[in-house]
Amino acid sequence: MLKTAYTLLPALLGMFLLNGCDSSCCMDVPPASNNGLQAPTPVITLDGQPLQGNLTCDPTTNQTITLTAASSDPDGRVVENIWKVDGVESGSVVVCPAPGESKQICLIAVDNDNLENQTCVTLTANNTQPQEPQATPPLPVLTKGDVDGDGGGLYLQCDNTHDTDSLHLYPEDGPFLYGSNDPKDIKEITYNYTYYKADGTIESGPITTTQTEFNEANDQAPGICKKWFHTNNGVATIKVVMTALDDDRQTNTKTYIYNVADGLLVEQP
Ligand SMILES: [Ca+2]
Ligand SMILES: [Ca+2]
Ligand SMILES: [Ca+2]
Repeated sequence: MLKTAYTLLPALLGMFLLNGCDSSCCMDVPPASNNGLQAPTPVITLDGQPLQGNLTCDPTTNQTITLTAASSDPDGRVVENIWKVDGVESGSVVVCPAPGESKQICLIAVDNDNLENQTCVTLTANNTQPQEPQATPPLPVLTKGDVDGDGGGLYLQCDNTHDTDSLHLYPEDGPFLYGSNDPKDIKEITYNYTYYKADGTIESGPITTTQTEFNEANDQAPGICKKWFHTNNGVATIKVVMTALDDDRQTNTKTYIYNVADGLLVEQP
């Protein structure tokens, strides 16, 4: 009987330890659930360095962040590193989220005793929107046209006048009157022109006309832009100050001199 009791004592003691004890006796004892084994330490590294704090990224370039695990275990070895992005198991390459949004990236290290620990970082996209394209002014262009078949005048062409952007900032301004459906998008061309005689005196002018319709009613074939000038009364040169207004409400001005004698049209600096 006594022998049996001595034999049972270690077993009873083991049962007691396995079953734990009430709170009054365990207050200063480390958690016994790991049986004295220590859990691993998960470590996230970026570019070979342990992460310090959270991460930011550039959402405008579809930037990816490649993380690596450098977890360790004080009393064994790490057998697995598990990555989770927003709670979903995934790889360690994370695409930058949309502007202003963020993702939670967690690394769970598992050791050879099947103990685990996790660490998490937040990856936040910079709240930078892609740069808005900037509107740029139109470019007024005057070129030599046909000599008027009736004599006494000439056409100067404005066909090459165009906008230098492809924006339409004010659709409420209505349809584009010239260059519709192409990048020209010119709404209006204004000419301020003066006729000079050979001695430098003014024959007539300055005169200002504005062209807002580029059609046959305005002596223009559809889609053709030109302006008639007379060469009567001893006109030697014609000075044309040409201003284009585009569909972004931007203007630009160029000055040209036409010489009747040699038929040269020269843009002024
Ligand atoms: Ca361990
Ligand atoms: Ca423009
Ligand atoms: Ca435009």
